[in-house]
Amino acid sequence: MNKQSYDIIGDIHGQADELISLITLLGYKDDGKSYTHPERKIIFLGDFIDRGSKQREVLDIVKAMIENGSALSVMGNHEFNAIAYFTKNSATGEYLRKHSSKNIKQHKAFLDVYETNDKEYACVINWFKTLPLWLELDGLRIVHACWDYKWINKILDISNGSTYLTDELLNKATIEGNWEFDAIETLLKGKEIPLKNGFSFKDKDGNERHNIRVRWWDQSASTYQSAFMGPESARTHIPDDEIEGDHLIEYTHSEPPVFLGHYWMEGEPKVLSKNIACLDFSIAKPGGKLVAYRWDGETELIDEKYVWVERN
Ligand SMILES: [Mn+2]
Repeated sequence: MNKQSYDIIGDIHGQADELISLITLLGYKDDGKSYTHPERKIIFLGDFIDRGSKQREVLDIVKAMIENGSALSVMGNHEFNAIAYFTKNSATGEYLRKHSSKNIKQHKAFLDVYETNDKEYACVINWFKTLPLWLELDGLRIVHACWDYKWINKILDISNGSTYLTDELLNKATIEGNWEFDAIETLLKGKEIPLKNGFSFKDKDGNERHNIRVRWWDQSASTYQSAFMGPESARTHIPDDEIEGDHLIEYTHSEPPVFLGHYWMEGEPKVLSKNIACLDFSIAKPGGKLVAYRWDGETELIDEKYVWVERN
């Protein structure tokens, strides 16, 4: 039997109009309950929420597609943060993610829609918990930010093979210093390394950062600047010194293709390597794109299979 074909879609961040345009362009039709395709399925990379103006509309489309078997999805860091923001530590009574002004600001578009209705809010948070942390399918792998065996295997070890965020994992993953914290950070937010000598730079939201996300698959990147993963406009602010320590995760060309979101790429969508592709092209920003990759079982990914719509 042939492998199932999938259309894999990157971070959406509340941009429902572009989501509808993209899935329509890919040939999915609204049957009154959900969008479906006679042969294909969608895989979402997570980060449905925050930033954009159509939070509920995006979730309604995605939930309906997953419920009727037309789509799969992994959890993004924004869904993880939403769960932690909503949930209190049972021992201390404190929220697992602080209700600080920075966190409220980042989460505002979502809170504006859901915080006013307790029942609906609890319901959507419970739905986020049904999203696996990664997917290993026949011939492809899906994770929001970084496929790191070390953490994947460690989570599988403690969870009897489950790929879901249990309450125990959630609690431990919100406390810095626990290995669970580093595991979720890496899988959902990407591998980060500290800059030397306390150096920092300002990210897209104006927050000061002492760590950079790195091109964890790129053997040729040996300096902080060349290994930096993020908007090109920020790269010039990163020092060009040799990296101290290791920033690489072994992901050889013989392994199945892995699809990522998360990284706010810019410009024309292109594969990162023969078997690694990022599909987040900053739809939350003016000038951004919502991007899909049409996968038909190939082991080598090619630029021609990207499909996208521009932000309205
Ligand atoms: Mn993300």
